[in-house]
Amino acid sequence: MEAVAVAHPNIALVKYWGKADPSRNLPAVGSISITLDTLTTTTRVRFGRELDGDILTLDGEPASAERSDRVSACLDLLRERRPGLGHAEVVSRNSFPTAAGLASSASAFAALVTAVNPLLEPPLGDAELAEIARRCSGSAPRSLLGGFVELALEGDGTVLRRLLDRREWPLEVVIAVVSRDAKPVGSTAGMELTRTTSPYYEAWLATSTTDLAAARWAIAARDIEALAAVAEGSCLAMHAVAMAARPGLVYWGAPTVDGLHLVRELRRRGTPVFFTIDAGPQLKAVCGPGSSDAVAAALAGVPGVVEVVRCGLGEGARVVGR
Ligand code: 2P0
Repeated sequence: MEAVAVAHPNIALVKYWGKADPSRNLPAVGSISITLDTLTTTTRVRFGRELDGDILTLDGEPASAERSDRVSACLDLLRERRPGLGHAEVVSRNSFPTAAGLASSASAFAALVTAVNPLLEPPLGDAELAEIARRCSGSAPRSLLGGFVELALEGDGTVLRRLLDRREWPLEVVIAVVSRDAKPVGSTAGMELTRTTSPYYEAWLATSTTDLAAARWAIAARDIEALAAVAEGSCLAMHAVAMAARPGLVYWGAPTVDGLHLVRELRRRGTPVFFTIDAGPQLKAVCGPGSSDAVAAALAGVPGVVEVVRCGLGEGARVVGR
């Protein structure tokens, strides 16, 4: 009763921020992302009758009560589908800092549900597994697939779709790591604060349908200029609505802002590149195929950037051992 899965983080080009139904973790907006390679979460799950509770080890240490409870809640959703599973020992390792705006919850929960699924009798189908991943973490279902992925709102729930295989448009990503510390306000709390206090929340929701359509079109056309416009717009709108919450959420550091200006300057001079920023200070530069060398060198020179991580587009979550 043991399986190992790997998953990669994803970064959203059209952002998810806000929940329509917190009790079901239903996003208020659809989102479009790219799955990365290089950064990896590897998770081993073992169900054992002798266990009297779930045990989570993260990067070699016993996990905090908060993280352990979140993993148990996710396992409970799977146990509801297949009663009799019992408790689990979960051992997870990230090749990158946890909770610092590198989408660790996305790869964490994608790896977790992917490792558990082959142990279910019978395994869940793709749509049901994606639904469970989404309830565990809204960005996690996007890491189940590789390449360009959309999590669309449909009916009373969400539908996961691959828009393009990673080989069909091999964009490159440079992550300028500004801080390895965990962010002060996590995404879940930040989204709720934004929904309940930001005067711009309705305006933010209204940007989503147009942005999703524009991004779908730009991806189908492999048009990086068009994708740059929509992705930077969605990122800045997400941060604007969060900054207007009370108290305002400012995830950026000074190097984040310097990096943003640098990326725009590089683009003005002809490099196909645009930025995006998630709920943390890291700046992610998305580059056209073969264009990341100059971008990585330039971002490494920004004062306060502690590391530059380079990625291509990655595969979806998968089982790697039984
Ligand atoms: C995104 N983020 O679309 C956006 C942009 C962060 C900034 O999805 O509450 O940590 O678990 O559903 O999965 C963060 O989402 O939030 C996120 P929950 P999660 O990538």
